[in-house]
Amino acid sequence: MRNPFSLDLVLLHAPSVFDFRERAMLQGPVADVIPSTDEFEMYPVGLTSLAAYLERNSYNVRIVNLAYRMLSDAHFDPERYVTRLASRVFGIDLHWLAHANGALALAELIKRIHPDAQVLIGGRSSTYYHEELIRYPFVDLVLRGDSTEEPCRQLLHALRSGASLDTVENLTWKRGDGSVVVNPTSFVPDNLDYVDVPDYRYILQPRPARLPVA
Ligand code: B12
Repeated sequence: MRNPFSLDLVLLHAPSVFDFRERAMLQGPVADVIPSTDEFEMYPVGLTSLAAYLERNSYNVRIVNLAYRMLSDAHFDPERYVTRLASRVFGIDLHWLAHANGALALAELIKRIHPDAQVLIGGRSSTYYHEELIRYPFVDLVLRGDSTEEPCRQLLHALRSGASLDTVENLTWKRGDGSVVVNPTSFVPDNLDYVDVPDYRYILQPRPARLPVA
């Protein structure tokens, strides 16, 4: 059952390099036609369909564009912000490979601050490198594929009900003893009619003030 006072999942978008305001970074190639910066502060548009689908299925989800906040405010403190977030699962996109440094640094930070929460990575690049990523002690789960709405619902359901993660489609995870399990990539939908991509209604809806957000 949905608990209106707690978040089930916070989806965070990291800058390409964490923290680009303190570390020198190699400027990567940015496509001429793409309105982006070297920090790649645009999050994958699929986060909107993911959040909307999960909310329709009674989960509380929030998208936090940490990269944008860091870029637009030199005094924004990501560690302080993350400390004030409370959620069962923290999801980080490693979609564009350019985020390899930022996504992992953020995952490490979150695990240090919220050791009991689950750190989930998703997106195109993490789908390819799931076996490498799961070896990091601060990564608990990798959800593979470019249509993760339903597998993510299965994951949140299993975590809420205490069920085994064995049946969550497309999931790479670790058992209590640290052994890695790669569930089959069995969720490959024939069409995307069950989701709205992008789901701007999710972004534009008013946020209930009672959810624990900074
Ligand atoms: C549309 C598109 C864009 C749009 C993106 C709009 C947006 N905000 O998402 C634009 C034109 C802006 C763009 C920009 C770039 N793109 Co682009 N893009 C694509 C394209 C054609 C389709 C992606 C798409 O819309 N998928 C559908 C949506 C609904 O799904 P999604 O956003 O991927 O999200 C789903 C899953 O990935 C997953 N997921 C994603 N994040 C997370 C996080 C968690 C926790 C979980 C659980 C799941 C999850 O679940 C979501 C829902 O199902 C792909 C190629 C392709 N055919 O896939 C290239 C592609 C992804 N882009 C690519 C690149 C390189 C870039 C740029 C870095 C180019 C550049 N040098 O500037 C920039 C980065 C922009 C930035 N961050 O600032 C590469 C990525 C390669 C790589 N592994 O890094 C691809 C694969 C193209 C290619 N073959 O080279 N791109």
